[in-house]
Amino acid sequence: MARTFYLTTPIYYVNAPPHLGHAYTTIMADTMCLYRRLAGDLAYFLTGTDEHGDNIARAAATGGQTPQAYADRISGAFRETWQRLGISHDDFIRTTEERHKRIVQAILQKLYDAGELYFGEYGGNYCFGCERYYTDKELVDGKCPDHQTPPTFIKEQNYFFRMSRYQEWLVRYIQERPDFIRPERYRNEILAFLRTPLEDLCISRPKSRLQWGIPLPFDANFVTYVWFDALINYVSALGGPGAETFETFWPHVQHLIGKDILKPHAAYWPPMLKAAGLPVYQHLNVHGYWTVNGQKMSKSLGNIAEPLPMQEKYGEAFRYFLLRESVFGLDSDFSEEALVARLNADLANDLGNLVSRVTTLLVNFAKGAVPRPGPETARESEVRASLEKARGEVHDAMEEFAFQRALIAIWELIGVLNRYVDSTAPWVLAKEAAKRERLDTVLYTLGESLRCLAILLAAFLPITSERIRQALGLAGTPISLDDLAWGKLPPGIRVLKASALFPRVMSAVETGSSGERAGARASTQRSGAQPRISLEEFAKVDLRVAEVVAADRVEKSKKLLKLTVRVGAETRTLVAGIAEHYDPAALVGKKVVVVANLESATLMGVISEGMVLAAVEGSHLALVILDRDIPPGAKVR
Ligand code: ME8
Repeated sequence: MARTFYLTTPIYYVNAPPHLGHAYTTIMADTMCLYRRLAGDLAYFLTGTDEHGDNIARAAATGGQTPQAYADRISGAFRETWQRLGISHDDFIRTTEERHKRIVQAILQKLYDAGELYFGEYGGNYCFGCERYYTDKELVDGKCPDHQTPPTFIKEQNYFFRMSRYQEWLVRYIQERPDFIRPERYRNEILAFLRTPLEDLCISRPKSRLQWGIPLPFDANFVTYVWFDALINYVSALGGPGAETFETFWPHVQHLIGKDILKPHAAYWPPMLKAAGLPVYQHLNVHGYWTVNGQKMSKSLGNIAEPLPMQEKYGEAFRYFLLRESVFGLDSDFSEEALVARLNADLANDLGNLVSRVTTLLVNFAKGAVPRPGPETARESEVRASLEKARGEVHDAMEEFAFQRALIAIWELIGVLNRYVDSTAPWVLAKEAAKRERLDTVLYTLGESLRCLAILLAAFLPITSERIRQALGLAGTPISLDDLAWGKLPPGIRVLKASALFPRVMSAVETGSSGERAGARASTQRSGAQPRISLEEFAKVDLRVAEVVAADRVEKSKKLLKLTVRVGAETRTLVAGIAEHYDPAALVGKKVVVVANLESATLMGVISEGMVLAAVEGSHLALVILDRDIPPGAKVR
């Protein structure tokens, strides 16, 4: 049944241009909304910019601009970045827009009239960077934990929101709803925070100190505190209570935020909504933080990763990396090298090769038109079952914002399809006229699988998905998850060879060290009689770390062991001629190196999907085993 869905990103401060962290949140929100739309749901996606407050006013002054001109410029940079990243938001709200100010003032007036606000004096430690007061307990060694600067003691008269009266209600609200704040670690964090008294929230700043804000409707001497103003964007963008868009989407609102802004969203926002008589949001989805090369991104370190140059250099691999490399809720590390490794392994190798192999087979052996399939065998049923499995796993993962799990499930399917090509060997079938029908079934199964794969990929890699569909002659047609029903690829449709979707990229390490390698080689005595090969030729061998999870003797064979190994998320069977050298039980848990892209072979009735590396000298044999820990699936080069 179609569902309604409203997803928001934080509105980003305009005191600095967009960086990797902003792109991460926005790309996740985009993927989620694209997926919901594919599922037939009505999904509304909001992003925007947060433009008031001291920080913005100061950044503008430093640049010699008025706050408005400055905000226009940086907000424009966010808008342009999302456009160039192909983000599909429905609205982009700016807190300097009239439509926003109007709703903020209406809510303030309502709270004031209802006695939810009071005027009082407060003296405390104020951090100008954070634009808020800190309690003694929150300070670390007497300093602001974010800015590492001592706060200034200020005493001033302001307006306060009676937030403390909502504490008990809020604790119960969170306790009764296990998935209100997720993942659970952030729910626990907030419940722990709420064990100490929740203080009233100071919601104004005197105009004598700050002019760049929304004036309080009931006192012209004050402007609204920037967080109180900002949170309301989620409501004002829909037009506020009574507006049609608001009535349609507000009951289904979910927020997506980074862990840095958990407190305002989990502790301030629900009481604000409750006091204003508005329903509280459905879910707060909290993600972790990215570091860059192991360090916090900062201007002073000069390590701020910008999304557009990454996108220009690596295309959709950038988006793929952010979604694939992070576990939702946990911190992750970004490096160009890790991105390149993923690009080469997952996109160029696994996905790119599959698409190029399948389309080439269709062009070469079916004259470029999808053939009509003959009867299916168990192998085709296996492919279909794998597709259904991937579909189910993607669905479950997306319920929890587990983008990584969804992609792992899709890549398992890609693995199955690559092995199906290997094991059915269409190029062999093509040699015998009597096998034409079987060949047609295999080719149809491959074409149809690619069509379905493109649908599964559409939310994660929209451009790549469209390119696959283009190769299958299906470009531009609307798609939905319902189209995953098997058999929708019409026989006769024209197929084009898909050029490399993701050309392999040499990593900085590869390119930087190739000269050294060549030098080392030249001065070393060559020990083998093999002709020299280029780096590119070597790169064709996909060597991976694999963990042995089970090892058994192959029946009736003295020499062979059947190994079950884990390579990344995938489990494979390998047959190795090492039974005379190793006790099977002793191999379990060992990390070995395997050739992962070797054509499969059947040995004594067991299909072997790869080869384990071993050194052999006469009757001696030693497996190549890693000398330190690294996860299975890691590339060996
Ligand atoms: O806090 N890793 O705006 P902001 C992951 N205006 N995500 C990151 C990140 C990183 N290193 N750095 C930033 C504000 N983000 C307020 C929000 S909402 C009513 C007001 C992302 O520009 C992440 O989504 O500092 C984080 O929550 C947000 O940017 C903070 O953006």
